[in-house]
Amino acid sequence: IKRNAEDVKTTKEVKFHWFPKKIADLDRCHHLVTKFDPDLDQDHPGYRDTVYRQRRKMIGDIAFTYRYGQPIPQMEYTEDEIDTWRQVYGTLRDLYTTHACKEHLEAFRLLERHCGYSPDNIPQLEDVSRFLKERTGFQLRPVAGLLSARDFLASLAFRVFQCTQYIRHASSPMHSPEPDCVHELLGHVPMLADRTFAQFSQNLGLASLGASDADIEKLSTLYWFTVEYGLCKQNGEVKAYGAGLLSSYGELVVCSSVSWDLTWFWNFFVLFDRFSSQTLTRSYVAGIKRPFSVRFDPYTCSVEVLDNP
Ligand code: HBI
Ligand code: FE
Repeated sequence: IKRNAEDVKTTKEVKFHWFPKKIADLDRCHHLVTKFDPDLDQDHPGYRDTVYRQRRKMIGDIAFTYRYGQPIPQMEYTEDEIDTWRQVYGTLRDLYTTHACKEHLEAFRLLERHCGYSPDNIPQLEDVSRFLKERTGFQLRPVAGLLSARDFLASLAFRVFQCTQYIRHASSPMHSPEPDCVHELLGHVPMLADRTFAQFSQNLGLASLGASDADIEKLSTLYWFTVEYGLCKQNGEVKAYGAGLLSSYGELVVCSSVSWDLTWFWNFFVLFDRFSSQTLTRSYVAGIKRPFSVRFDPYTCSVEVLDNP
């Protein structure tokens, strides 16, 4: 990721990174990490498939030209793409009944009723975005691939989720090395329809604005163990709420087929419930030192920067 020298600003001799102050500034938060993309990653299932790579690039270009406020362009998916979707959808949907947390299950039902979630249809991001906006104020914007952690977290501060629109390679329907629309739509979106989870995500985002690289790293780790791989206990059973688990067959099966020693793996997974996530974020976030604090103004969807005394 290349950043310009002007991206690092100075106040009171303390350096901090440029960060978005209003929701439209997210047009500048588009730095991609290309390490897992099919043009460069030799282990990507689409690495040798030029047709796939061309298609993925075409869909990525939609995201590059997208600007805040525009409707997200409708995608017409091919039969092959819908086939891939159908395979994952069928397999995962069955597993959700026993493995997904209740927040995910509840939202999933609504998405099937109102947003075109079905085995034969890849939902349109614009429809999903409208649904989320009504539920929790979250909205989607299209992104061309894996975003830098800094840009990705910054968008969460504005209740914006950057969402890929292309689908994984047909040869590997149950797994993708990079985020794709299966991961976002089946894993992330249902959780973003939950109020507590939405607040938690925004808190992570607000803590990241202007943070040091080391602190971004810490927040990414927290994100990883909660939003991506989080498990929780509901009615005495271990359920998944992490998107990485909920969008991957292998991992979802493994994560609750073992009888977990919860005290042991407390160290590895953060148990998310209405209480612990808020406490945890607060203590984590308190450890992040910045020469200023930020306050989100929901009326203007912008952040106010307050200089600490
Ligand atoms: N980019 N498109 C996209 N989707 C993600 O889920 C994502 C990302 N970049 C970074 C990221 N997730 C996290 O792993 C953290 O580093 C914030
Ligand atoms: Fe993810």
